Amino acid sequence: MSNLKDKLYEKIENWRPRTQRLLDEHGDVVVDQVTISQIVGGMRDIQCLVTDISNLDPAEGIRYRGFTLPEVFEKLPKAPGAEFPYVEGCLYLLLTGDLPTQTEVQELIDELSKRRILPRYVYDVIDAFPSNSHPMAMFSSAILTMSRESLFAKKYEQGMRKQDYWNPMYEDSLNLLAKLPEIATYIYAKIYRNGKFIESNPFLDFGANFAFMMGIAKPYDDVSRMHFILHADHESGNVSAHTGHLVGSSLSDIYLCISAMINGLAGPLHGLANQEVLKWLLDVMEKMGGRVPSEEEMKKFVWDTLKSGQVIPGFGHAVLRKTDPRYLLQHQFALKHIGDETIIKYVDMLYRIVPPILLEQGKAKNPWPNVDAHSGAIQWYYGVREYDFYTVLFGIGRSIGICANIIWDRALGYSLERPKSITTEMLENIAVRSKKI
Ligand code: CMX
Repeated sequence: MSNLKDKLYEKIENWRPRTQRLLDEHGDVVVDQVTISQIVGGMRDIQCLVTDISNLDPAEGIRYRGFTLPEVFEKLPKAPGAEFPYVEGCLYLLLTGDLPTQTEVQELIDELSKRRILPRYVYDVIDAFPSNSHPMAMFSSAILTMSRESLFAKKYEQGMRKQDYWNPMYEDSLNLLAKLPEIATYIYAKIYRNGKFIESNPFLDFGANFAFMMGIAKPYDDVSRMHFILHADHESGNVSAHTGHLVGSSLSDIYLCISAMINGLAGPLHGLANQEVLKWLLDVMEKMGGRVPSEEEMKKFVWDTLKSGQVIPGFGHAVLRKTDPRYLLQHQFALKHIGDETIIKYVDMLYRIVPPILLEQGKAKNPWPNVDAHSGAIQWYYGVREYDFYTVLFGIGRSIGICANIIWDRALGYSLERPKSITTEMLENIAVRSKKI
């Protein structure tokens, strides 16, 4: 076993009694109540999922294993001269809850590097897609085809004890995560670079290798590390994480889970918003002939979008009630390195003018920007101009947290997910009865 797997095994063995005790001794304790508006309105705020990988506070933002994102950036090991930590360190933290040493991260870098080679048929599947397909459909399908490689599925078929489920799930997860940059850059090369694919460099870490395969010079290695770490997890109730967890609860293998979660991420109210933001910005830029609009002009574009019945992409959130720290960290980076760029000035201006407009409109519960309001502008500046590809980048990062969640789901024996549905008539009857009381 690798050091990481040994450590994970120890953590799992220590954690299992906690979960078991909760079930045995406190299983009937009431945690939450549910209203009709929550049932009809997308189950907002109902506390009915459990994860220890990350937690989202509406005012503070996300914590990974108890650490805020600035703490994660500060405390995880970095490559010499790098501004952001190794992505592998983030995986280690999310899996174990511990901050890895430089040596432990290096072991994981080596381990993942050995698992990068893609089966030939994955390239063939991507090649078979019509060239105008969305990269997220290709990404999801490429992952799905690898289900045949699943060790978990093989072991399950042979007969495996429930407490051992996490072990092949861990192996499958590492095998898959190692391959995601390969899959994504192959898709990128096929759609946007006439098939000119750059082979992986086995001596580079996850972020640096991704930048290498994208053919983009420094500091894109660091930009990639920042991007993947920021997008890694957002507790387990969002559409992508919840989909991964739900599919995994039927003991589907990790390839089926991650492919499914990618499909959830591909919606415009979730991960696709990063693409929508750039589309919106470029549209304004074209109308302005490339110059930065005045605040009055920009306000008009925002109101026009709202009046046409569309949302302002990159603003609002189902849980957050403040500016997303993932936005702020990207904004800090952008102001430090590329603050004079027109596209960053656009993003900056939107931060000033959109929240008061959304407040004036009076619909959005959270008028502040989320992670997607910024990520695309940084990618665009560093040379990834094909905004259709941005959600794939989100998907690579998000897979890290979802794999960590699913490994722990299996380790703690979480059940098949199966909430109960009721009919509209039943709800009406409940409503009437509650009024009589
Ligand atoms: N622009 C315009 N209207 C918005 C809005 C925005 N950015 N955000 C919310 N609203 C509207 C909603 O559409 C809703 O309108 P209706 O009552 O007409 O349906 C109303 O305000 C209330 O919505 P809410 O409770 O504040 O928000 P939800 O929890 O329902 O939805 C989200 C959250 C993110 C889908 C929504 O804010 C939105 O559509 N934002 C724009 C898309 C976006 O940036 N998504 C990415 C989120 C981060 C991520 O997952 O990657």
